[in-house]
Amino acid sequence: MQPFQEAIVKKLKEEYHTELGKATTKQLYNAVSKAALETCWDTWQKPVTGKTACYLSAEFLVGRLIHSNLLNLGLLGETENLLKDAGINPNVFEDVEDDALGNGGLGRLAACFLDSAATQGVPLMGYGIRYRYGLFKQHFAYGCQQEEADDWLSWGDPWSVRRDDEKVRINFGDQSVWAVPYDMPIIGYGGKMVNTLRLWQAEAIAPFDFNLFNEQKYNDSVQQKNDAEAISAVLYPNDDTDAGKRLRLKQQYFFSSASLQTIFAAYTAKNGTDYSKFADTYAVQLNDTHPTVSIPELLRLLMTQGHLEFEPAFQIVQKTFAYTNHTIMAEALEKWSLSLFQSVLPEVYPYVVLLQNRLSNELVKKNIAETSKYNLIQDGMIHMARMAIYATHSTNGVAKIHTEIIKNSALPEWYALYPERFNNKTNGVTQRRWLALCNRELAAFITDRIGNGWITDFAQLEKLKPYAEDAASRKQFLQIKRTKKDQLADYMYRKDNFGLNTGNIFDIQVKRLHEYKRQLLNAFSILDIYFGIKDGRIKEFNPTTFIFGAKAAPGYYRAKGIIKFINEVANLVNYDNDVNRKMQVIFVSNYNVSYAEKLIPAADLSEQISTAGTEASGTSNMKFMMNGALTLGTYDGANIEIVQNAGEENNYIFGARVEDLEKIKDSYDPKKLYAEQPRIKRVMDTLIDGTLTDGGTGWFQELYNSILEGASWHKPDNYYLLLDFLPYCDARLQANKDYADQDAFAKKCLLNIAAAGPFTSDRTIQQYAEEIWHV
Ligand code: 26W
Repeated sequence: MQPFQEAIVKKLKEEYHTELGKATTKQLYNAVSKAALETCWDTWQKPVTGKTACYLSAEFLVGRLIHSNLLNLGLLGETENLLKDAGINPNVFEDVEDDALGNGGLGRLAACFLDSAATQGVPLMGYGIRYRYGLFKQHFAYGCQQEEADDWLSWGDPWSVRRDDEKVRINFGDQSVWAVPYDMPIIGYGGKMVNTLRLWQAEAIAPFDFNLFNEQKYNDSVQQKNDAEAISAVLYPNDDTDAGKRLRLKQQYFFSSASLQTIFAAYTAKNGTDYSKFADTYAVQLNDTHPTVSIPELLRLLMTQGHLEFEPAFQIVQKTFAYTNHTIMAEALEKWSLSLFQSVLPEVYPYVVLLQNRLSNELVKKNIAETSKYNLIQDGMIHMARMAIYATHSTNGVAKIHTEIIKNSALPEWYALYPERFNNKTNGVTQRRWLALCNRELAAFITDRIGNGWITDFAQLEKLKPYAEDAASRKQFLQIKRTKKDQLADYMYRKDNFGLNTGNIFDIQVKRLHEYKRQLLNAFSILDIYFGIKDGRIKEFNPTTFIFGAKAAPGYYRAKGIIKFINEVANLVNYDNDVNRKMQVIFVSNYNVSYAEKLIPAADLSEQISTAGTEASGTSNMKFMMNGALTLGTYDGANIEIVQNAGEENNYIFGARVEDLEKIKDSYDPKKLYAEQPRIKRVMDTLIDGTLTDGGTGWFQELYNSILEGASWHKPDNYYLLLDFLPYCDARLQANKDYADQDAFAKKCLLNIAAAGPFTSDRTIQQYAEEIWHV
């Protein structure tokens, strides 16, 4: 046995008094994880020298850690062999639920960044919240989403180390709590660098009141404990609007203050009260505005504990912080009511006023009289994005088009004031999780041809390009795709009790459910194909399986209506014997990181169909690309950079562009399209003519109205579904037709993989490190 295998056996014996063949999955998982953690413990504990970057994020959607950590430590093969020799399925850990401490793109990006930084040798610390319950688990009842708590701790938390001695006190207007850190190792590929993700847990200062207990006031006796623990109890499941909730502001301050206090204390311990090198010691990146209250918090620390005047403190703050914007949707730009902010954070509010005063002076000097678009405090609200731009040295968007939109239409007044602060950092994803681990067959195919350097140097993928011309490679690629479809079929049968036809084209849209992402447009187009096949309008059609996966925010009723609608479409299609040899539709339940790792490698077509100008970047588009799926998408977010690099001719781009929408936005009339285009009318009418039923909820009628009539808060067909409908159907049918020549299709797939080099988060992290953090 290898030393690591022996360490696993020893752990099982010492911790659980059991052995390989007898241990439960949970025991195995914990023993393997703990043994692996020990192998990198010394590297992890080595103090960092030089400048450290800190990534503050309300979400880290790391996913299941055991496989990625073993891969990065080079222990995956040994572990799997040990399991196999003991007669254990090497896939046992697939039953371990992955943690879900994030909603979607923003949280998953943070996790990719941590992996890339540790791999690229960038000292990057993550700081966030250790939610007791992560994003809800989803299941369907009669096609409707039902939510259930995500009790991720039930599997144990072998990768975390609690650091009681480093807890920090956090003061709110009406309560004080402890922030207790739990540290997780972030292991770079090859195990040479191990960074830290520190997640804070809220705990009571006095968890139990004996006096109240003696008076038989049992609930009151644990009140403080409950109130404290509420702060880190649950991840907010909204990823677009902020309800301006008191608890959410508390969460934001909780992890911001804990992180900044720790950083500040570490600095002072080392350098004393000379703060002149603070910004050369720490760079702090704000992942969206959620941690922006860190700005007045650091001011407070520098001025009260560091005894600095405001102006020198401001200079340090500005040099230390940088801000990433992830969305231009107006409703997602965070604002807090002044009275709420003052009551929750009375000790922080004065520093917001100081910031506002400094801004006011600056606007006067610049002769800007109209200040309402700039003021941090305006009309009784505190505007967090404004604060983040004003008090940092860098504001970045997450794809080229997104950064241009920020500069030219979302926040042009700020760009006019500080053009030098704005920059782009196109997102990326880690190829370790999203290719090497989730598609080992394709990884081996690539390594056979170009060696394994791509695992840490993704630009090398370019060397794969000549193999697109090689018939044997194309054939092998198609075989791998089929293998991944078969594996997905097994998984989906177990999870969703659905049988996939693995000879079909797999056309997949997986992402959060949002009107702007247009899952409804996808469903309309599926109905159009369904009617087309039934009516004989579509004669040649390569059998296709349409797959959806998405969670809707629990209070987002329209999104829930769209889920129900798609499930109804699925029933209609799947039970119709006239078409169900040609098409299948399935909405998988509880789409999450682990499901994504199964779905994405099996895809032929990657649905990226957001309304132009709405999806900041998208990151699943990159994961699909590196797994050899072709993009069926709009000119939006990173799709643009993807198809520019891989060739538009090797993808399927359709629909109105930002410039087109800009021109027609005032005259757009969806009712006209509805009246004039029978195919549009037919699919729209399924919402109201009884073809499909919403179970008496009224959701479908509401969706219908939202498109044709609009609503009090938006214009009709706000996201241009009807405008893009026919071009989308055309592009989709073209892709379907092209698939008939599988060999030619495979060539396009290989060209996409070969062009995926720039979309690694390794590249993104290097750009942050060089251009923003200077580490
Ligand atoms: C205040 C509530 C709230 C919560 C989360 C508002 C907004 C968010 C996030 C910014 C939503 C999000 O995840 N945005 C996504 O970020 C990804 C990473 O940059 C991008 O790829 C996606 O396009 C963007 O939607």
